[in-house]
Amino acid sequence: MTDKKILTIQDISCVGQCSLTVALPIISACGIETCVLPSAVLSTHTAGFSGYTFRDLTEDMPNIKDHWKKEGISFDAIYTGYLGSTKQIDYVADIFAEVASDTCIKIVDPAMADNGNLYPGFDAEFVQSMKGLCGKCDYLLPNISEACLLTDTEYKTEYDEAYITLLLDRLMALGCKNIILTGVSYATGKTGVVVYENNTYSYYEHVKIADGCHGTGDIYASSFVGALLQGKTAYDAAKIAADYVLECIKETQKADNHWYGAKFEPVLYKLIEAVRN
Ligand code: PXL
Repeated sequence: MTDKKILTIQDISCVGQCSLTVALPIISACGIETCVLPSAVLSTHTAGFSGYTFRDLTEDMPNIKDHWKKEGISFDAIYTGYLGSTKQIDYVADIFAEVASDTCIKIVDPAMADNGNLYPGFDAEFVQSMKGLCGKCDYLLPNISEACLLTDTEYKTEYDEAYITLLLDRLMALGCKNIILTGVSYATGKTGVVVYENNTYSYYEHVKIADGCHGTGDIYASSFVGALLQGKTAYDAAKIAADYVLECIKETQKADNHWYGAKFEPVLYKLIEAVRN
């Protein structure tokens, strides 16, 4: 077990099984003390609900950070997910600079797009700022849509290894140190994750379940972070996270019309077992 303390910065979607309501239970279940900085509070997430409320907490972020500094609080890891504005990205960069321990591991999930499209409310300026944050992290976890936006590369649904290598090279050019690229599929019925760590490329392939569900990106990143902080290699953490997401999707398929998120709770024990092994 570890006594590391992580800070995760993302929104609270009160209903929707994503962002902080996923990150906090998952990373805690991995045995890591998890501190949170909510970047906004929404009544629901933005994918499929309409008329959601959005309380922007951007201007609270520097005050919270300053209080932590005054109290001498610092973090062994900082993991960012969905951020609500360009300004928040600037504040996250300050948090990276001011409340990180000397050996702090910084993990960025540039949660902003899927299936080739930006989530509602994001624009080119946000993407541009996110590129800067990517250059400041130790582990970047984009899906292919996000990787394309971050590197100004055409989004494709069919591709070969050369296309994925090009995306990785372009992401590295932003200053990323290690990349976990999710949703990489080279064969029908299969998908997987590419891990680019210390200039070494590896690929974990697994079965693709046709109906993915919303929120699996956050489940993936949170379980990757939990496993990594428990001392797993990036490859092993990426594999544990992929296997766990598959279990979550299978569990969700058992339920009727559970469209807004993935049922990660009933199979959380499987993640705990994998992280302990
Ligand atoms: O799962 C990513 C996410 C997080 N937070 C909010 C979202 C989304 C994706 O749509 O809308 C508010």
